[in-house]
Amino acid sequence: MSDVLRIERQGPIEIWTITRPKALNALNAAVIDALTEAAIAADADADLRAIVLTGEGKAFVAGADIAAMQSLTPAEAGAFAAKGQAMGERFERLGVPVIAAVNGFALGGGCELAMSCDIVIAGARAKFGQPEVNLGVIPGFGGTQRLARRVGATKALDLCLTGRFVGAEEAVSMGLAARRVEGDVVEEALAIARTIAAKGPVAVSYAKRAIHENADADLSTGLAAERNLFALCFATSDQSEGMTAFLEKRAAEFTGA
Ligand code: DAK
Repeated sequence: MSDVLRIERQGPIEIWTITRPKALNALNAAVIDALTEAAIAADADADLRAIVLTGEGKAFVAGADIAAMQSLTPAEAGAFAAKGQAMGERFERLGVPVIAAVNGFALGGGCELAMSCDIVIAGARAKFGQPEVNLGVIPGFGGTQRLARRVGATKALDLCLTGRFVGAEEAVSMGLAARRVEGDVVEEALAIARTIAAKGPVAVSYAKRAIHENADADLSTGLAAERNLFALCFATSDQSEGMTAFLEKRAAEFTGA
């Protein structure tokens, strides 16, 4: 049991809450290690269908831990960035979707962590930003790359060069967040997780994979990958069950096989 990450289970769904509220859930090595370990365990959990990631208190994650980073040497900074980037890639490669329930500040490494998740839900108090230039550094956990891919270079440059924060509405309008919610952002994320958990698990994981693995591919390469994964769906009993259930006008009972 980690003292910086609380993991709760609701049926096939896990809720991961980062619990460093006094430091606004800043990412230090302990948090990154705990998230990485949780992701490794999740990958081995055949019954898990979705993860909701959030932060305790008024922040999702207010960035990499500035106190921990202050005296890093260039070599140590490189190692820290590698650790954070590996965590982000691990999230993207997870077979189950991760939904970021952004309850408050998602800044720097926190914005980068949210962008490593599959669906970003912004609560009314969400604030996104890449303010690293205020500290004399640049994003180090993939921010310059994932942000530009999500929102385009024009808006990524605006955020990364000025360090300004954007609220939920602007985050949705620029494509950084998928939805904005007025109510409880974790409840909304859980509702989305339950919706996904009722789908064919293999199909969900293939859809996620097709999008992430081919984000930088040219269209014909991406279409070839999609074609292969689509064909592989027909090797599952879930494909047969899903289509049979539709034709029999009943709810499908997916097993993930
Ligand atoms: N790290 C450590 N502590 C933090 C923190 C952070 N990122 N953000 C906040 N805190 C701490 C504050 O120091 C304060 O601690 P105490 O003074 O109570 O001990 C506590 O959380 C509450 O914060 P505030 O008192 O400031 O709360 P306010 O509501 O007034 O302001 C704020 C909230 C989020 C606007 C403000 O705290 C703020 O501006 N925080 C810093 C946000 C920020 O700059 N985030 C980006 C961090 S840099 C790289 C690898 C990674 C990265 C870069 C390079 N390489 C290795 C190449 C990533 C960098 C970042 O993420």
